[in-house]
Amino acid sequence: MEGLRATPKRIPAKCFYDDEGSRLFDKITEQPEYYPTRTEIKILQDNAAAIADLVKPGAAIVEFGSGCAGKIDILLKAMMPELAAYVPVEICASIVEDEAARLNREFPALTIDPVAADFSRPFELPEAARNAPARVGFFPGSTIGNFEPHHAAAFFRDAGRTLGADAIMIVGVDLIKPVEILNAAYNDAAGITAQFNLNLLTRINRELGANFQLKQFEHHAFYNRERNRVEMHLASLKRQKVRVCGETIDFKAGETIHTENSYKYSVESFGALARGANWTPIAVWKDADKLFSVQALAYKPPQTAAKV
Ligand code: AVJ
Repeated sequence: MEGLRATPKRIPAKCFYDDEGSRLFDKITEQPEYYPTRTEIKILQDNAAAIADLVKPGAAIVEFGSGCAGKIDILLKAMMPELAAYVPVEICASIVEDEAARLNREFPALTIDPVAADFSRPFELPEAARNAPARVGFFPGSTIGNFEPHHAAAFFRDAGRTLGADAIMIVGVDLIKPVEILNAAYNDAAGITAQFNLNLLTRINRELGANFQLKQFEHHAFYNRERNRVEMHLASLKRQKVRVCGETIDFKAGETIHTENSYKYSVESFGALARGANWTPIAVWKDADKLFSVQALAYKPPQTAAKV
């Protein structure tokens, strides 16, 4: 409601992921124009052994937002049997529990301790992870791109504090690239990304008792070169009033609700962000076309001032 009352109007991107939104996102990852998911999986497969080499024996791996099944399997296969525990952290309790059950069958020797939490805020690690000699963060999918850069830095600072001394972070980061590739990836010909964006209005209609008419709004997605981000908006096709939660929200013709930013980085700009948040880049893996990167960071706890 705060976002709908504001000018310009906005809704946080994490609200996309109700059951239908999660299903549509999975479908996006199968579209030919949407390169990030398949490219990241290929990078993880091609470099799984090198990534596993960075992980100390007995370590616990903590995955931030374990929505996408499959990616962790690649790392677990390469890291077992040295790994002590796997801790998926995910806002949706049913997703995280299903995922834990699936992996339990696949890796019966591995301790799996799921946490249902919003990982964009600090949370407490379960015992299996706290007791391990070291912790590895895994943050795939370029979900970091949904955070404003200063929030991304805050996330890494918090993650460092949570994972502790000697922590490693393996993070998927989408790269800056020609604008045509980016615009196509967020405007797939089959219209799945449009459905994903508009599903937010269906969700608001259902959960907040609103009367958005989906025919009166349109999916807009474009690359903003100045800010290195793809923006998604829902544009009102006419001047209209919508009832939401007992309030009237006015739309001008063409006015938009800003629903997502997906920031793109260069290896250098992401390195600078990480350094500013107490992490040192130690390795970068890319695909041959330099579309996407998987980066390894090492935690550098800030020096506390010496007492005089
Ligand atoms: C899951 C945040 C990485 O930004 O590419 C896909 C979400 N939005 N198509 C992205 C998304 C539109 C995706 N992330």
